[in-house]
Amino acid sequence: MRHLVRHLYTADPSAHVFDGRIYIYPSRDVEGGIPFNDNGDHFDMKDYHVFSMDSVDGEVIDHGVALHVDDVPWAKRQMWAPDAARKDGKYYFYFPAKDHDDVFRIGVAVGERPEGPFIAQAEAIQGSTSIDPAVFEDDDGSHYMYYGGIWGGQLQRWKTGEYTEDDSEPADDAPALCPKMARMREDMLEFDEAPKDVVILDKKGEPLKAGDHNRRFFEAAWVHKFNGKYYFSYSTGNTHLLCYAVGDSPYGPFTYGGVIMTPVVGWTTHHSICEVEEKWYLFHHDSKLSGGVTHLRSIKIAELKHRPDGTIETLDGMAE
Ligand code: FUB
Repeated sequence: MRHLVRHLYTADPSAHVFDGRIYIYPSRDVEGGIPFNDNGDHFDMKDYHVFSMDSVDGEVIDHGVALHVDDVPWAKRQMWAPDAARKDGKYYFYFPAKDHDDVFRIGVAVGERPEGPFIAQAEAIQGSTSIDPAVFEDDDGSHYMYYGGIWGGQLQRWKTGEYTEDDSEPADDAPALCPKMARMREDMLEFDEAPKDVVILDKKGEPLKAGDHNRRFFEAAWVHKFNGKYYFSYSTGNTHLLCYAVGDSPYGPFTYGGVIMTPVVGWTTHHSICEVEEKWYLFHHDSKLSGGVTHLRSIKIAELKHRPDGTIETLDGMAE
């Protein structure tokens, strides 16, 4: 496993190959001096840098600031985990941030080049909530956004469909809170449908329970397609695992498949999965380079292997 960036702290890497070059869209971690809490206030990021490389072993180029919170009219603070997509020669950069009422929303900014700069839309995406957008392009060219995160990501505050400050979660034996997904409109700037739940089932076909902290969704949604199956992967948050679930449609449901990576150094774990020259890679982060400071993370790459039966080999998050 290789750390990719050492001159800045970076996290939550979303990787894509555009025209044969690998582009990475991470959060840029900073020390804001805010004490650790369960709301994640210490993750006080203000801007994004985009990185690229010509191969998985290649030199990593820092393309500089691609978007700053001061240039996003609707956003106030906490520029968390982003993603990007390409359509018809334009690049769309998706990012969560707290609005002026301290409610997380997801925004989009548009650029002419994969590394930006990106110009933000004046408003957040209508109907967007919570954090961690990941945009998947299916073989027919349709794009779908997956998103959500509990605790500091505020997903639990939307359980009635309206925003409230009630942070309670379902009872342990009730179905877990679901991440959300929606097909993107042709122009990539808005949802094309009302967001739907992403349901994760156990092997008996029952939705995972809220108390099943080793398997239920917490944050860090990602989707990749392998051998015609849709793989929804995510972090379990307070149990620090990267897990995956498999389905037959971008809408799910997805059946829990196993652990992609065991805990890393640091509280959070967040990833993307990207095919590069017919091999698959996990882009992820840990806090090793900061000596374990949770909000000062560094992005990494490791090869990911699908077994012939479609299951994924588990990686050791502590491996060098
Ligand atoms: O980087 C801030 C938050 O930490 C992300 O949005 C979460 O997924 C976690 O990695």
